[in-house]
Amino acid sequence: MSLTEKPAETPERLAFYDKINAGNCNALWTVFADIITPEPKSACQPHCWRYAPLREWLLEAGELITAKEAERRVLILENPGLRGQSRITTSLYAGLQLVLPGEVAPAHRHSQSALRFVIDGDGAYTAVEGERTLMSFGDFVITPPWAWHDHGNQSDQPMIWLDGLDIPLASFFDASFAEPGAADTQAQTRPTGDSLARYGANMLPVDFEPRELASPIFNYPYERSREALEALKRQQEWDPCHGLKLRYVNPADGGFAMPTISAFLQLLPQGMRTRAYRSTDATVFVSTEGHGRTTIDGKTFDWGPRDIFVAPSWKWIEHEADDEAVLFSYSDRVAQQKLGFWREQRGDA
Ligand code: GTQ
Repeated sequence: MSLTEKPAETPERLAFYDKINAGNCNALWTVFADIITPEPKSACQPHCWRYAPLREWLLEAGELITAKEAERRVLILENPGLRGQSRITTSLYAGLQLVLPGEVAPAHRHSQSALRFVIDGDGAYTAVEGERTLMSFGDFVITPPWAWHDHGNQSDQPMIWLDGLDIPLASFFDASFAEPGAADTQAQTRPTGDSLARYGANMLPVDFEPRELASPIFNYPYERSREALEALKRQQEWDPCHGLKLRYVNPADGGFAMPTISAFLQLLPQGMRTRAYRSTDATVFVSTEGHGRTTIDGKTFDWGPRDIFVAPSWKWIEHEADDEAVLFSYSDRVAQQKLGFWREQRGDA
């Protein structure tokens, strides 16, 4: 038997399969090549969502339902190969959330971890465990597993962000729990900025002992991350596959900020064409600045600011930037690494 070819069937074998199937058994050699594949085989497809129509649909949703009635007013980005499953990749969820001025998305908590990446508007807040953070364009905000969170918009403009959650992972493990808050809005038990001052200044409280899996910082402001890219780009040390790519870090242990989702911010200088790269973590990208195109598994997608695109596991990715471009991205890399699955490969020069 080979890894990819199935043994020939005989009448005796077929009769045998029927017999054992009736007893809830199956013969491994009839399915081996389907379940232990030499390379990842995914229904997930490369795809790009342009922001303009998404924004229109989201604002239309804003006239149909309130954030409170919807619990979360979100349009789910469904991978074309995984329709009806609320997935953008096999393991991750993506949605675009709208909170209108004066609205509140009520407090709740769930097993699933969430990230927010702000793409439109300025000044709405997310409260996590009693602390509010004001959100601006490009901020990366996390909600750890089972943490109370609510969102509110006291600014005068609609606020839209990309939600990234590990919903499919929680479903896979049959480990989803959720609970509504006692009130729509959490009491503020810590001042805004507390976490960032305590944990986000390259210092930690002297007796700090990490007790959570997620980073104690829950807002990584774009201003700071962008500033780091700006300073580093002067070194002209471009990675041939990634340009200049940084990852968001949990200061308590140097790992990723979330237990199941890795997040990154990268800069591609004007005119750069990256060398092909692939890894087993299917990745969701959103551009914050610049224009370009990305070829994934031979399909090319043009993108500009706020457009969202997804690359499946183990498909070659090549970026090309027309002007200086910045891409945020997230994937399940941290989970795969912990479980021993993660691989990457760089293409030939
Ligand atoms: O903001 O808590 O897109 O619970 C999906 C589920 C957002 C949220 C989503 C959620 C949230």
